[in-house]
Amino acid sequence: MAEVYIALGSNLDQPHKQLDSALESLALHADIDLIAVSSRYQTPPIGPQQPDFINSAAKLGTDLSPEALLDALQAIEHQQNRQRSVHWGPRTLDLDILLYGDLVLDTPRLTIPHALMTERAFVLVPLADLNSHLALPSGETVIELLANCSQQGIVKLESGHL
Ligand code: A4P
Ligand code: MG
Repeated sequence: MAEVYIALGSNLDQPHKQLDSALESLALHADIDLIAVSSRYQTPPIGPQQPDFINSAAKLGTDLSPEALLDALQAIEHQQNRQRSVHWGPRTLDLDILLYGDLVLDTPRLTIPHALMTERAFVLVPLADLNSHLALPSGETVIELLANCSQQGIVKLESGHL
């Protein structure tokens, strides 16, 4: 079973409820084990001007291939009315695959590790909650990456669960 880390983000239509529903869908998915969930953070938007985001991260176990997992995550986004319009724009739900075991993948549909994760505090801080010594395939750990990245104004809201 692959050990997978994903990022969750929302800044539209009751972001906390969006994350609650996404986590419920993940927990109910027959081929996904929801192993752990980070704290939630309120984070200033990176990209065009828009509301602050609520960001979190989760650890999953799955036998789904990376592509099949992306299909499952996109189905959950779709179920929660995710519209794809503005690149980096506001969204009800964004589910990104950060790490899939030690896999390195670069196809038109999937880049793993997630291309921008190493420079985004809104990804690294929740990930550090789950495992600050987690190493990327490059060997760099989350805590090392965080040391090289500013906190970008993110605020911790509540503890994780599971
Ligand atoms: N894709 C490639 N690699 C991956 C991966 N590892 N995981 C492809 C998931 N998807 C991956 O994504 C576009 C395509 O990326 C997918 O179809 C998939 O094949 P998208 O979610 O449809 O649309 P997007 O908004 O254009 O891109 P993306 O990658 O979601 O945007 P980002 O880079 O995640 O930025 N500010 C704060 N504070 N917090 C946020 O969460 N999020 C964004 C979105 C901008 N600013 C933010 C936040
Ligand atoms: Mg995405």
